[in-house]
Amino acid sequence: MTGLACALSCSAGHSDDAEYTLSDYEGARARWCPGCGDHSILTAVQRLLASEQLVPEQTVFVSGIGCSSRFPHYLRTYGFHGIHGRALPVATGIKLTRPDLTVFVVMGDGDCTSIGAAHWIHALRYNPDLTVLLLDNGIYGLTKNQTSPTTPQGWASNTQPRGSWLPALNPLSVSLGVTNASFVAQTAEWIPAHLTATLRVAHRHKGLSFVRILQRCPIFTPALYQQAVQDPGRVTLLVHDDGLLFPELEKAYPARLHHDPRDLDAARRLADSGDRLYLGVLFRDPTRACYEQIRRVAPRTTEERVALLEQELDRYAV
Ligand SMILES: Cc1ncc(C[n+]2csc(CCOP(=O)(O)OP(=O)(O)O)c2C)c(N)n1
Ligand code: SF4
Ligand SMILES: [Mg+2]
Repeated sequence: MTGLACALSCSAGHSDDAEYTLSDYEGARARWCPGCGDHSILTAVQRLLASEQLVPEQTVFVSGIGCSSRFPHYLRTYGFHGIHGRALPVATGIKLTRPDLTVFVVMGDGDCTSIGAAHWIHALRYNPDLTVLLLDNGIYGLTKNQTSPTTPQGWASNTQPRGSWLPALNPLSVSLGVTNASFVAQTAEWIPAHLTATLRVAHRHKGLSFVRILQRCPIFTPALYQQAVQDPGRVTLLVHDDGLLFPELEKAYPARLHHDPRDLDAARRLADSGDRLYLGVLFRDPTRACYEQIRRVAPRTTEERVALLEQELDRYAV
C-alpha cells in the first residue's frame, strides 16, 4: 500500500494494523543539490516514520520557504509548503484543530530564526505537541547565498560580501531562554545514527520538541561544519541513562558528557559554550503543559464544521 493511495481511499484509523515500509513514505524525487545535507535528513525522517509506523494519512509535514522547506514534496504524507517564516502558526493551527494528527515542522535557519523568529519564540512558549526541525546550513540557500542570523561573523555572502557584521545567533540558547520551552536538542546530518535516534526521542516527546540539525550546504557554506565532520574529536555526545547512549558510536565519537536533560542551567551552559560541538538532548521537561491541553478546542461534528465553513464562505458571496 502506498501512503498517498491510502490517504485518498481510507478513513482515519482504518489502517491500525497496516505495516508501512520505507517506500510508503517516499514522495517525489528530491531535487536538492548533490551532497546537500537535506538528503540525509530526509532519509532519517523516512526511517523514523517507518520505525514508528506513523500512519501516512494521519501525519502532516508543514514547512515555510527555502531549500529545506521543499521537504513535504518528498514525503508521501500530508504536507503544507507554506509561506516564508510562517510554518509554525500553520502547524499550531493544525494541531489545535486536529490533535489526533502527528505534526512535523521543517524550517531553514532563515525561515525560523529571521523572518519567523517571533513565531518560533511564541510556539516554544505555547508548547503544542509538534516535532520541529531546524535545518541549519548557516545561509539563505534558496535565494542564493544571503547572510542569515546563524551565519558566522566574518563570513562573506552575496548580501554581506565583506563578511557578516554580527556574531551569529545561537538557536539553542534562544530556545532554552523561552519560558515553557520543553525540549531542545542538537544533532548533525552527517552522523545518521545520532540523527535518527534524536528524531525518535523528539517525536516521542509530548510538547514542542525543537531539534537543530546541523546541515551542510556544499554550494554556499561548504566549510561551515567541515572541521567537525573531518575531526570527530571536536564533537562531544551528550549521554544520559534516561536518554540517548549511542554504544554504536563509541568508536567514532568517544568524547561523551553525562548530562541530565532536566538541568536547564547546565543545558544553557552547554549551549553557550563555544569550545566544542555538543550533540544530544540538552533539555527535556515532559511535565510542561501543551497548549492544546490547556486551551481545549471543543470537538465538533462534521455537520457543525460544514455549517461553520458555509457561514464563513457566505461572507464572500456576491
Ligand atoms: C515573505 C518572503 N520574504 C522573502 C522571501 C525570499 N526567500 C525565500 S527562501 C528565503 C530564505 C531561505 O533560507 P533558509 O530559511 O535558511 O532555507 P534554506 O534555503 O537555506 O534551506 C528567502 C529570503 C520569501 N519567499 N517570502
Ligand atoms: S543550495 Fe545548499 S541547501 Fe540548497 S539544495 Fe543546494 S546544497 Fe542544499
Ligand atoms: Mg538556510
